[in-house]
Amino acid sequence: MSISLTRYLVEEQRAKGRIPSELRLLLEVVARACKSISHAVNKGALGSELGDVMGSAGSENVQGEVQKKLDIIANNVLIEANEWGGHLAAMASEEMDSIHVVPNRYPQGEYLLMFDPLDGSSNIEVNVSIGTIFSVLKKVSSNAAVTEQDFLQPGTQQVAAGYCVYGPQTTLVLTVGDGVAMFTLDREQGSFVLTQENVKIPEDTKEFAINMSNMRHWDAPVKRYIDECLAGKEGPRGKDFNMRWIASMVADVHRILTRGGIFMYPWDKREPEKPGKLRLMYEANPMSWLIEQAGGAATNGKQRILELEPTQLHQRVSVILGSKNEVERVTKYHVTP
Ligand code: AHM
Ligand code: MG
Repeated sequence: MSISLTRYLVEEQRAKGRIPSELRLLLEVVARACKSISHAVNKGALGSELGDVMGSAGSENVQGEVQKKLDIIANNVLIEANEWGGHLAAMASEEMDSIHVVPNRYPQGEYLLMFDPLDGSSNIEVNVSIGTIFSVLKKVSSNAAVTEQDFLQPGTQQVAAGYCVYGPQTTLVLTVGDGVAMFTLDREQGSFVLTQENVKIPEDTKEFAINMSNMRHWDAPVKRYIDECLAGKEGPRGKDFNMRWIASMVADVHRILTRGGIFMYPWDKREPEKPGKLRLMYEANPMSWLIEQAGGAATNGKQRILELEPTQLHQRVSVILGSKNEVERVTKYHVTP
């Protein structure tokens, strides 16, 4: 018999005592929002009840990136689905400058939800996989008012994290600290069904993911690692490597969780003052926890990503994650060049 996401979460709550009912409710709501986003993504240029979803929204986010209509729609779907349930204190998103506190007309809960509503949005028009990434923290301060400071907790403090990839299938991937589970959306039934449990990433790999067009801007340790991969059988690694780059982190991470690999979006010289392109709080932290829960590793080249002490909601970070032995090798090249 198939196991729905609802049943999986009830079992995590009841039998394993791992998640409180409020967190279960929160995750159900996030999953419902992802179903709506999946529906809008599927409709594409046909448009849905959410309106015309293709093209630019004519605005920029706090990071100066052009927002697509679907970025804004996905953001609104997540906010509207989550603000009235009573389980959240506040939300934060890649697409919003500052935090969204649950309005006074609704009860306030103790959780904080962060998300990248639509990751890989440069792929919207070209019908390539995109996704939603989310991370859940608990408000630890006893202050009545929730502030941005409440969100600035290291990734080790996450109580749930996951993503939903909108590809040929819509798949929700989740951890509550008890391994990684994958759920495929059954469109006829309208529910997410457990399709893989205890996901494990092979420790070794022959596949890397990096945007090679940035090669001339990389730092020496990254260049050395990729040069060695490219040298193949005749080089120091003694084996040929394959390369993939989807330009949707969700899709690249999904491949790595499925068959191993290493993903890198390192610091580079294009904008030296920025530590990287990807954002720590709602991209790198949730993905790093999923990867670690599946037996992989995630660092910024020097430190474990989950242990970084955040100082800003939208701060960026260099990301190296995936198969353990490869991530450790790249990290070693950074620490002892
Ligand atoms: P986004 O959140 O604005 O979509 O940006 C993040 C995306 C990642 O999904 C992906 O790995 C990366 O940006 C691709 O960047 P590039 O186009 O520089 O290769
Ligand atoms: Mg993103």
